[in-house]
Amino acid sequence: MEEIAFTMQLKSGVAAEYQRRHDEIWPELTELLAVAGIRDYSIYLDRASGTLFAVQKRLPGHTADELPAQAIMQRWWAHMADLMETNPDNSPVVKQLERVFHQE
Ligand code: RM4
Repeated sequence: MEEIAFTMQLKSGVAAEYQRRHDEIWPELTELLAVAGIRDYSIYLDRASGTLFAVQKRLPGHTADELPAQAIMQRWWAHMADLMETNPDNSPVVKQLERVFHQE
């Protein structure tokens, strides 16, 4: 299974609200991510900088690339846009990271 990691950026002063919204994540969104083949998805926060570090696994044949076109995904991104640095379509600004070390 492929593992990918990326960062996103929180606006300042919204960490508690970001946590609250993920504590109440929509079941239809978690279902959408699961059906797309995403597994073991974690997001970590560096409180000092507001940088979010995300890591997730993707099943072979995953359809993660199709998520931006899904209505539920677009609604969630609109719901989160007041808390995160976003692109004009409300998707979060994502910086893909390169793996430089791995140990099984
Ligand atoms: C994040 C952001 C990501 C989404 C997770 C569940 O804050 O919206 O795109 O995958 O929530």
